[in-house]
Amino acid sequence: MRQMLLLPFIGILVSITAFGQSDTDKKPISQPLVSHIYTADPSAHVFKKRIYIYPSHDIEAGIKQDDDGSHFGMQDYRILSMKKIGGKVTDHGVALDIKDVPWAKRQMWAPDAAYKNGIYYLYFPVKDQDDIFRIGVATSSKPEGPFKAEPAPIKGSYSIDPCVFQDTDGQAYMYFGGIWGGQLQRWTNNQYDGNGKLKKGAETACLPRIAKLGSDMKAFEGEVKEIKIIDEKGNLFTESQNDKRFFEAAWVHKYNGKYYLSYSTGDTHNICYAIGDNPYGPFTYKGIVLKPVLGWTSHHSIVEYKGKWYLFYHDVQLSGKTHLRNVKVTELKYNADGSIQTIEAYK
Ligand code: FUB
Repeated sequence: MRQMLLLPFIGILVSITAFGQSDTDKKPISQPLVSHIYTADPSAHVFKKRIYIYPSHDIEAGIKQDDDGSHFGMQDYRILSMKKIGGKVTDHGVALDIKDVPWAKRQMWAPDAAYKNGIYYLYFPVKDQDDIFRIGVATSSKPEGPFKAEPAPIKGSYSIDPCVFQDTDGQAYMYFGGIWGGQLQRWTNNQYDGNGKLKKGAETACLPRIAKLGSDMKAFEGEVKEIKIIDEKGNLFTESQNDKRFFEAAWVHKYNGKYYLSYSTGDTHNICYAIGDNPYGPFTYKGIVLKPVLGWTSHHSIVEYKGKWYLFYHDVQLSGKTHLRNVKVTELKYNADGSIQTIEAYK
């Protein structure tokens, strides 16, 4: 994450010139789901006929902004839920606090959740005592928690932004990774190198990772693997193709038998998607789900509820500050050929 030029937010009019677009005032298509706290990175799931949203809980941590996103100093998770889109949103309070995660040091970033056999699982990235991002898991008998963390991070896990996808056969997979402050550039062949550098220019861009989850949903089964995102000619993206290459925030959903991997391009602020025939890919790039939002980060989830598809995302409408975000939702539509209709968050 780097410093950004963020123009002040005035009323419901937003200016998105921070992303080099024309200096036009536009209105957001959706309003923040809650305004009493700052929330981001919404991972939405349908449990018990309700929509549960597992977001980051943004706070003013008083830490100076830098390229590693140190000012994103979140310390707990709070879960939101609602019975219908547009309905009342319940804030269920603190579901997991960093002080109750024995190995965690700082920065509780974007989480995800899953359900299996009567147990709800919360997956979360947080820096360990060596300042290395790892992914933890916590469990609860209720979707809103409170969650109890396992005493150690998931063995073999690293970097940020876990997305747990459960296939129709019941098998669960975790997708994860994020470059820059998310540290993915420091990992090669699942080995850590603190001096690992960001890719440049014509170098192949870093790829997101996948791990099969074991039947207890708390451990990886087998090796962590890279996920290939390719263009229509079968080529991997280079770092210079940063409007399409993976940066962070992987999300996987299934639609009409195909696997859709969506992700943020980070410094170019797109949420893109690519389609594959199985959970491991390769995934072929198809286009943009969500154009840049107000703020530096973009992060989303896609979920079906009562026969319609929805995109959960965030921007900084409430605060105008890159690290104090608010979650939103809007309908997502497919074309007959399975492509996704690109969403403009401001019109
Ligand atoms: O919320 C902290 C980080 O910002 C997330 O992990 C990234 O996906 C970005 O949204």
